[in-house]
Amino acid sequence: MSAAPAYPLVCLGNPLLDLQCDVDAEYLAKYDLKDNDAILVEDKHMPIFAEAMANPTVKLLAGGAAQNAARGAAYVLPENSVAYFGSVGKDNYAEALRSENTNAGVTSLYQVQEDVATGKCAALISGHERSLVTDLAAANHFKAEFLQKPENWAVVEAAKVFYVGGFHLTVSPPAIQLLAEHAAATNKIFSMNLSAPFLPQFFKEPLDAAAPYWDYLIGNESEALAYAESHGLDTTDVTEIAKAIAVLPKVNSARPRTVIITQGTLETIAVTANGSDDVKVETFPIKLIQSSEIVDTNGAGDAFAGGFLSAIVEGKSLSEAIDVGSWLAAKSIQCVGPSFPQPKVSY
Ligand code: 26A
Repeated sequence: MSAAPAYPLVCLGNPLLDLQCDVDAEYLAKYDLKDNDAILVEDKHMPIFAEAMANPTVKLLAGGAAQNAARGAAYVLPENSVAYFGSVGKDNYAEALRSENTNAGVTSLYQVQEDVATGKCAALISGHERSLVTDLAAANHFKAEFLQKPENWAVVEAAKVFYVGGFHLTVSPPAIQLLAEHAAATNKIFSMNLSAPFLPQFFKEPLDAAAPYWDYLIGNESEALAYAESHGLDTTDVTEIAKAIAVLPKVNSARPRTVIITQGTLETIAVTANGSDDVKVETFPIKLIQSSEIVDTNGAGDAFAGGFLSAIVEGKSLSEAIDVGSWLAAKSIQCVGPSFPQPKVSY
């Protein structure tokens, strides 16, 4: 019997196809959307998908936040370094996502739903901002039991680093807990992303259940503020919020916890805590590019996470990991949607 394939980085998220198109502020206002937000679709938003498909600027792109990060990490790492779990339908969209992953060097470990369509995200671009409206569909049906199938659990056991999109908190907290507990029990790295302000707001319970397992938590400033508000932190200082998260109780005390908060074009904040008495705050400049070089910012945060994770997998320092993340984010925003330059450029 051959050994199970060993992917050092294993990701879990919601596989989505992005319907990316240009809209104006009026269009966002009509549907009550903010220009830099990500939400789950409500009935009132449903026409958006047909309207996106009819929009002359529409592009169908591989999306899903953690899946974008997985492709980002694979962009930097050697072949066969990244596997990705998620749930899709049995349709052309799923085939498109699978083939994008294959091209990017990501092994898709999809749970396939017989009678639910692959999820989609309307990525509405206005200027340099993006507003994301997601219909999870099949992605909403991922089950922890899928991870426990022997062939999949072998992949989990062979991994060194786990990355879970915060968005998956709306789908399968038990699957997240399985990976988190395995990582803590085996002293592997468990990382998550806050992903969007609505998660700390409305999915506080599963978020807080995962928190004791975070070795790395990545987020941006608006997500940090939403975290502070939902947790009664009584501060709007992003460094203070990152500190409060860094010192939360931790199951695996053999590793410190680092909270990384990106702030658009402002410096990235990283707070590392080894227990509550040993807390280190660092800041890192981002790689600024000319505004005229920006194509769109859809997937910028995921690219940061992907670059960051690639360096963590390779055992590099925190400052280098943040630098690779910033580098890959700068590359991604010069491409259409959550993608990376081809032919490949190296860090
Ligand atoms: C549960 N929700 C709302 C989501 C998402 C999501 N990925 C997973 N779950 N909403 C938007 N995205 C993805 O975020 C990427 C940009 O960071 C989009 O598919 C887009 O590619």
